[in-house]
Order: sequence, then C-alpha cells, then structure tokens
Amino acid sequence: AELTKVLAFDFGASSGRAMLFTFDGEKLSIEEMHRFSNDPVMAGNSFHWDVLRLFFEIKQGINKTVLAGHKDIKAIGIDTWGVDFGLFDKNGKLLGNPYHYRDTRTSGMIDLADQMMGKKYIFDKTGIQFNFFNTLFQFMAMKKENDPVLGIADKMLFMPDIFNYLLTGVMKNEYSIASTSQLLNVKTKDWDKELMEKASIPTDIFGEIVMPGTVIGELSDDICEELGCPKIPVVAVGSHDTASAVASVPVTEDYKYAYISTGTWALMGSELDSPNVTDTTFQYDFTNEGGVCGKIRFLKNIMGLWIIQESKRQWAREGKNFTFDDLEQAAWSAEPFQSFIDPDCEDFAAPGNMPRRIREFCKRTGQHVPEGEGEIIRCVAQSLAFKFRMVADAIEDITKEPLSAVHMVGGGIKDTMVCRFTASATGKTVLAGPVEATSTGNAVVQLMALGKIGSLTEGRQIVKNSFPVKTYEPEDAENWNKAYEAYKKIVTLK
Ligand code: LFR
Repeated sequence: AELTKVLAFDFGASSGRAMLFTFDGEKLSIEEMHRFSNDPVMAGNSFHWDVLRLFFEIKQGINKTVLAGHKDIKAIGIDTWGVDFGLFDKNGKLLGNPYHYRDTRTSGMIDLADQMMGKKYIFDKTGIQFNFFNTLFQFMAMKKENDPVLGIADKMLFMPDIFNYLLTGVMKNEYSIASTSQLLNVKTKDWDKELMEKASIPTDIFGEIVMPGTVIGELSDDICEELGCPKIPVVAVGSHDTASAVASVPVTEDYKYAYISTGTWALMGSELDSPNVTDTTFQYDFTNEGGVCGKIRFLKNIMGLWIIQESKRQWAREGKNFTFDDLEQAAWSAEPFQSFIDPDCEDFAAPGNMPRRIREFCKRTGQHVPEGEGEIIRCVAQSLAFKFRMVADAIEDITKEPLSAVHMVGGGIKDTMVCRFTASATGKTVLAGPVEATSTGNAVVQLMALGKIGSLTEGRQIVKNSFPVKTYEPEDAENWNKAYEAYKKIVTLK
C-alpha cells in the first residue's frame, strides 16, 4: 500500500513533541522524532513563554525527521494550548515575548469586563466560559497597564499561528484556537468587533480566520535551506490542542458519551453540531469552543493533573524525588475518602507549594488534614474523579440525555488510578485511549487536508483500528456514592 507520512507538533504547557505518523490507507502508526521540555520563564515579575526556544525545537524536530530518512513527509501541523498570543509590528517582527496564561496580570479583569459589558453579554456573543486567562482579559490587562506595545502592534497571532508564520511567512488565525480567545463570535465564527470596541481593545490587529484543514503555505526557502528539506506544506490543523485531542476520540457508533482530554488540564464535555448558548449553559459556565469539521466542543475546563504535577515538583524542591509510580503506590495505601478539595479553587491556579495549599484548604473546610504524600495524592485523585462526576451530571442535565460512557484520551490516562476512580465516581464505563490523542487528531486533520481521509467519522475509525483502548468498569458503587454526598458538601460546580 501507498504510505503517507505527516509530522505533528504538539505543545503542552510543560513539554512538546514531534510525532511522525505513517498512514497506509487503513491504519496509522506513530513514531516519536523529538521531545523537549517547555520551560516558561518568570522574568521581572512577568511569566513568559520562551517562544524562540520553542521555534528552535520545531526546527530540531524537522531536522531530526529529515535525517532519519523521512524527507518525504507530505505535511506538517502544529497545535498548542489555548488563548496565548504574540503581537507583531508592521514589518512582521515579534514584539516582546508572549505571556504565559498563568501570568497574574489578568487578575480582576473578569470583574472589570462584567462592569463594562456584563458577563451575560460576553457569553451570548462568544459562547465561551470565563477563564481569567482568556485572550480578551489579557488584552484588557494590557490596556489597563497602558502597555505601549498595543500602540505599535499590527497583527496578533496565537501560539500555533506564530509557528506557522515563522515556518511559512504567512499570517493567518486558525479557527479552533481563535475560538478560545473569547473574542470570536460563536455564530458567525468570525471576530466580534463590537465586543472588542466595548472592551476598549484594538479591533484592527486580527487577521483572516482559516478553518482546520487549510494549507497555510509551504516551508519558506530559508527554512528549507537551513534544514535541508523540500518545500513541505504546513497545514492549519485543529491547532488548539484540545480540538485535536477531541478529533481523536475513537467513537464510531452513535451513542451519548462524554470525553475527557486529560493532561495538565482535564477538558470534559461532549461534541455538538451547533453551539449551546443558553442561560443554563451560562450558569454552569460551560464553553462552546470551535472544533474540527464544523463541530463544537461543548465542555468545561477542570484543573486536571496540574495539582499532582505541581505537588511532585514541590516535593522535588524539598529534596524528595518521587516518581509518579511512587506517588500512585503511596496513594493506594492511604485511607479512601478522608478529605476532598475543589481542584478548580483559585488557590491551586498558580504554581507553588500545592501540598501546603491542599492542607490549608482541608483545614479551612473542617476536614481531615492530609499529611504524607499518599494522603495528599489520594485526596487530589478522588476529588478530581468526583469533579468529573459533577460535570457528567451537568452535561446530562443540560442535554437531558444520559451518557453511556466516558472516553478518556491523552497523556493523563497513564495515571491509571485516576482512570479507575473516574469509572467508580461516575458509575460509567471508562474507555481510555489513545494516549497520544492530541498529535493523533493533529495528524488526522493533516491527512484530511491531503485528501487521504474523507471525514471525521472515517478518521475516528482509523484511530480506533490503530491504537489500544483500555476499559475500566465502576467498582464499589455504594461507598463511592456515599462519599460523593460528602464531596458535594465541600465542592459546588459553578
Ligand atoms: C489544554 C488547554 C485548555 C486551555 C488551557 C489554557 O492544554 O489548551 O484547553 O483552556 O490549555 O490555554
């Protein structure tokens, strides 16, 4: 059979990778060509992405792929986390370092926006949930600080748009990533200038929106010269990582399910054909993000494995170098259901000493205070699983249809404890896989752009044929249900 190779770059908040996908017409195979850490830098009280370093890693990834004998890749696609962006002057030069979405300059901006426009107005226009870090609030913070860069900015590009531009010289704004900004109109799928005017932010720096599957351009001559490669097309994929991850959910039959794209974040929701922008959705603070092939990602952001990852980093800073396996072992030996946290409480949003903040949360809420790492991890993992239950209940309440299964995809499924807990907490079968969800969805859209895959359904069938899916059934329903009642006294879904 004819083989088609594409290269998918996927950037997460803490690492990135270049994955080579080979498609034989029926199955995909995957090979890691390059993996690198993504190390944001705190400098002068601001938290930034090291964007040139990340671009360097893209070039490394292409070069390694070429050197391994894969000059014949037919396309390249890039996805990253949402909302963050860079500004460019009229000569096409980058103005400063993009900010990390966890930078605190946006604090207070949701309230300010509420005063200026009303949250309901913003939600009705955009269909997007209120995350303090949304692009809208980042611009409002720049405006409030009189950031001089705003005066000379000519174009705004989101992170994946930046990399596409640096590779091809072409500036475009891809739809799925643009939808995360809270500046896009959910109905027209184009920039909402009226909203921008009301928010007193620039209206003329936003570019042409292109849909996932659009060819942005080819590698520039300079890049080809530098890397010794041919003029490979660069495809705008579902360039928001979550859009790519959802595209890989291996569902081929028609049944109601929720997906959870797990990693640092857990994005839980369902896929819709059109946006759900109602009072109920607004109250639940669900989001309608843009997906591939015209789909809407109706979901909620849940702070996923972030608290566990950050706890591990804290223990390392204290000289205790646990592996994730060590932590899982310790958690299994801790007492179940002793205390709960709300993973989405703002206490846990910024990096820092999570074990201390968890203890403080439990103390403040009159619960058993978890001590060792086993108790801490068990507390976080169970709290996360119950949050999934809460969101599953909300989806069922909004759509008035029961969910028959939960599909978990992404690197977070390596945490088998959380997968098991999710099945038990939700009382639903969990189907876990693919683990490389984001890069797989990225590759599927590239292959669609190349005309090798005909539809999203076909793509999902191919993913199902290609990668393992592990099943987890609920256990110990009685105790989990009882504990859920206790959890609901501590945590509410807002
Ligand atoms: C996941 C993700 C989420 C987004 C968050 C911040 O990696 O892209 O979807 O809300 O990061 O951008």
